[in-house]
Amino acid sequence: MRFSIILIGLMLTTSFCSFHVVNTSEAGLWYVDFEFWIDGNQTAFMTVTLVFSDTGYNLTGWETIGRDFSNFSGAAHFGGWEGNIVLYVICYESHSFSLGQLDEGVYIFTLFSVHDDFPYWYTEMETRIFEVGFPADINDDGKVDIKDVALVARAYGAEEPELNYNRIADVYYDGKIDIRDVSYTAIHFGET
Ligand SMILES: [Ca+2]
Repeated sequence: MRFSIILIGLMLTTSFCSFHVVNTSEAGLWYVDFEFWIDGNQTAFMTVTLVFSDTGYNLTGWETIGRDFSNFSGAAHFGGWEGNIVLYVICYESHSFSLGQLDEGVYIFTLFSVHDDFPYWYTEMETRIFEVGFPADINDDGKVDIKDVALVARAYGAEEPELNYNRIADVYYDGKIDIRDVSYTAIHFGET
C-alpha cells in the first residue's frame, strides 16, 4: 500500500519522464528514446533520439510536430547513404520539439517515418502516452472516486459542442466522451 502511494506521488510531482523503445519497424533503426518534460510554465518539450545500428541509413530531417486534439505526431526523414560506408559507426540523431502549454490530460504521441522518395508513405513507428497532472481526478478534489466516474458517465456519448459535453471529463481530449475516458477514470479509481 505504501509502495503504491509513493508511486502515485511520483506520478503527480514528476515533470520528466523518458521511454526507451527498441525499434520493431523497418529501416536501420536500433532504438528510439523519448524524453518528455514540463517547465514551470507548464510548457511541454519532447526530445526524440533515433539511434541507427546500420550505417546504411541516416536521418535527413525532422518535421515539425503536429497536433490534433490530444494526439501529437512527428516525422523523421530517413535517407540511404551513398558512396563509401564507414563500418562499425553507430549514428544517432536527436531533436527537441516544443509542444506548447498543455492542459491536464492524457496525450498520445506518435512518431512516423517518412520515406524521402515517397513523401506520402508514412510508417507508424512508435506510440507513447503521457499524462500531464492527475487527469482522472475530474473534479480536482485530490482523489479519484465515484464522483469522478459519475461526471464522466453523465457526459458519456456527448460530443463538442453539445450541452452535456464536459471538457474536463474528456480525459483523452478528442472532442467526445467515450469508453476510453470512462475506462481511464475507472482504472485510476481510488488513487489520491
Ligand atoms: Ca475523449
